[in-house]
Amino acid sequence: MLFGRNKKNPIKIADKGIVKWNYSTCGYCSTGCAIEIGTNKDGKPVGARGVADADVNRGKLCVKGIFEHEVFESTGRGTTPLMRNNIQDEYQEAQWDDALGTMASEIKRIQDTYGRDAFAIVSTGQILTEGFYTLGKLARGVIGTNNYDGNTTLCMASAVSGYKRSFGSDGPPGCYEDFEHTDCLIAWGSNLPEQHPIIYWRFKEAQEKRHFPLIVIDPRVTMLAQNADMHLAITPGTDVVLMNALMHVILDEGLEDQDYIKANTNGFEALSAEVRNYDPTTAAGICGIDEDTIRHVARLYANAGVAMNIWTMGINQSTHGSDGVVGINNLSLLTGNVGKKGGTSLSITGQCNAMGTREWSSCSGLPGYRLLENAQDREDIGKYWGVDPEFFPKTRGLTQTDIFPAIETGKIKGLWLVGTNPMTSMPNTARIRKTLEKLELCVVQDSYLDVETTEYAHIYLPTAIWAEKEGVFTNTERRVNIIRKVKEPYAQSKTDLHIFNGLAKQFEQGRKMTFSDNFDEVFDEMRELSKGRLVDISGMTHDLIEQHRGIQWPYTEEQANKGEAPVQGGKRLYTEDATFRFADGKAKLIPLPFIDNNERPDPEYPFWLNSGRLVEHFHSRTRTGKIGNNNKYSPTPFMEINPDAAMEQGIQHQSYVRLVSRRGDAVVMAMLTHRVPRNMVFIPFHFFDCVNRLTLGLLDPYSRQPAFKQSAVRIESVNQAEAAQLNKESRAF
Ligand SMILES: Nc1nc2c(c(=O)[nH]1)N[C@H]1C(S)=C(S)[C@@H](COP(=O)(O)OP(=O)(O)OC[C@H]3O[C@@H](n4cnc5c(=O)[nH]c(N)nc54)[C@H](O)[C@@H]3O)O[C@H]1N2
Ligand SMILES: Nc1nc2c(c(=O)[nH]1)N[C@H]1C(S)=C(S)[C@@H](COP(=O)(O)OP(=O)(O)OC[C@H]3O[C@@H](n4cnc5c(=O)[nH]c(N)nc54)[C@H](O)[C@@H]3O)O[C@H]1N2
Ligand code: SF4
Ligand SMILES: [Mo]
Repeated sequence: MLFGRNKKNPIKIADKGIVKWNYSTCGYCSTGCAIEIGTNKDGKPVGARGVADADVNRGKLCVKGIFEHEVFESTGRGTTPLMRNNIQDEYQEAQWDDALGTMASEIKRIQDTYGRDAFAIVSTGQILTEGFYTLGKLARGVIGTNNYDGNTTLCMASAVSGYKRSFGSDGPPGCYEDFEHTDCLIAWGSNLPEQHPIIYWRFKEAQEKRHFPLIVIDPRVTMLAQNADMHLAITPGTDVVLMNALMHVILDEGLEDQDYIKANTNGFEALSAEVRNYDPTTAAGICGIDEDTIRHVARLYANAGVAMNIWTMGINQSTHGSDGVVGINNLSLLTGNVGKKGGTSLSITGQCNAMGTREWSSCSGLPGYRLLENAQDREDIGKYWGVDPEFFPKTRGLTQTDIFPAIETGKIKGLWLVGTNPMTSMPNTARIRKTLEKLELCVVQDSYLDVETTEYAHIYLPTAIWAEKEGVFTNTERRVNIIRKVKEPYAQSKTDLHIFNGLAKQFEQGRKMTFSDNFDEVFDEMRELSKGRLVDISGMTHDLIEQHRGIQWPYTEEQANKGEAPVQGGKRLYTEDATFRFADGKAKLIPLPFIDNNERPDPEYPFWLNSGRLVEHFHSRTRTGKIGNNNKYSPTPFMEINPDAAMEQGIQHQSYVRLVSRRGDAVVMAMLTHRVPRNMVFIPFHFFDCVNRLTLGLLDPYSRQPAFKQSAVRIESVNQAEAAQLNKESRAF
């Protein structure tokens, strides 16, 4: 029966009157999709589409990129600088010069009174690299505080630390093209289809052509796990035990690559002695994966021609985050899977420019992966910037997660937050709130005024967002891509770069140095400083980057002069013998004893609290919460709970409950789903006053990254009408 079929209206795509498509790079996740923003005859951004000839996304975008042109005019944007003396007072509008003047004099007052390091800066992974480089110059060369870090401590710090411990330097060695060559993929705590949808698409296309096995290790049945050949629902926080057991089997059965190990690594003896303690039977009792599965996966992985590991927050956000990364690197090194086509150890990055900040912001050192601890690096940068090298500290200062406790205990008195919203994103937000209230000076620099943290600031600086400015981002596969400006900054807002330069000029030292508003000039400085470094971008120019739809580093001046195509540049690192960044060129195999220090469920708090993300939302929803098509998918704070557990607790689907931890409580809607096991609830962290009221966030000893994924909670009932009202208020933007 075909009734009605002929009467159906054909789908009509509304004509938005787009007259020009403007090249850019998506400003949400680290996939780094090339995007074109469509503007109408009045120059207004009205549409977005993927760039067809860009290697990363090949014309595709996910549900965030496709509506990204709406961010420019979304509600809550900051229009003008604001100031107040006390956080109890109303804000007053201010001129830019006054706001920056007051900020500078307050920084000077705090530093004169309490010492240079009493003023701290916490930045982000979401501004342009030229901005990062300039902020680093200002923080290290002018203001001179050593308590300068990025929100990447909540995100990529464990990956950075693990790469440094194993390979002697940060820098993910693989690329997306590796999916097209690999014979086996293990994904650790990474949910690609929701968090990196276009990387997932690249993987899926490769897998459909060649059918290699995908093994997903995640306590939750994520969308990636649903599409896996094997899903290992690991006991939270015990990945290192599973890694040790996999290595135990590999060595026991002689499946390692001895030639590679001898030629390229140190530390084999100590590692093999440690993994002897992790036979599959013992390990199964700790990590919850049965011994046959452990043996099977070890053989599958080690016998594959080439094999790759990827991971994201399930590994990094753990008290064993850095060890987890080293464990993955150990597995890759033992089997000779580094620097090969399809054989790699690839950390999937988080924010759009989390890599840019690692490379150029000087947060944990000096630009171009230089170290404060290295005298030559201090000398070189001091000379280049016109700063006495003795002005630089000789060791790294506090990380973001140590800066907040230092405010609590009165060591730090002033804080500048650039593009980060700790009132939603830090663990134990009740403590963060009290901490912020102690500050003599708090400055929030954000594109939106309605970020929760602005309530605790004395000065608010509105910034231009995304393609209201020009510059570059670096994505997960070290690809530098460009954002072109499509419109002027909103209202009175200014670009981050302009703000950093303006503040620099308020200081005598800043007036002596070069601070440029021209993004080409800033990029030229970075190119110059990158020469001969691992992160060599000296062959790139802004135009060449656009022409090639992004270029992977390293791409050197020499290669450019020889006319070598940029694609030859930096697909992979550590491809030759002896290329690791330790003095002898060898990588380190590092033993990883396991100590279980997580807060675990007990009779009083019987559920694991796991947290993470949804495809339609980005972080604290300052953007996606205002974009109708994104927010409508999930406007309500909710938790996933297993239906059997819900039945035991008498919880109905879509009813409200109160979760209680040792830190605080939060009201959420219950969503019954088999995605989580009986002893776990999962909450997306996008909502204000929600999961981070509950989290403990124990710190990794190396990276200082918080264990956002492991806390314990109990469930209590709540008055449904009151909860619905509360919920309505929290949804409203
Ligand atoms: N849509 C969307 N995409 C994003 C973002 C966003 O906010 N929204 N944010 C971006 C950023 S900054 C980041 S860092 C990435 C994060 O990307 P992902 O890390 O992929 O996302 P998460 O949901 O935080 O966590 C991934 C998984 O870790 C699992 N996990 C929890 N505990 C453990 C454990 O002990 N072991 C293992 N193996 N797994 C565990 C969780 O169950 C979860 O499924 O996403 C980026 N992309
Ligand atoms: N429970 C739990 N908590 C978590 C996580 C988790 O998995 N679970 N994940 C952690 C991770 S991986 C991350 S990365 C953090 C993210 O945490 P945050 O960095 O605090 O989150 P965002 O909401 O992305 O904050 C970025 C801010 O930058 C602003 N912004 C956007 N563009 C610009 C710009 O061009 N210039 C300026 N100046 N501002 C801009 C946005 O409006 C927003 O307020 O959260 C962490 N918190
Ligand atoms: S996958 Fe990431 S980079 Fe690509 S469109 Fe989506 S949010 Fe943007
Ligand atoms: Mo992140």
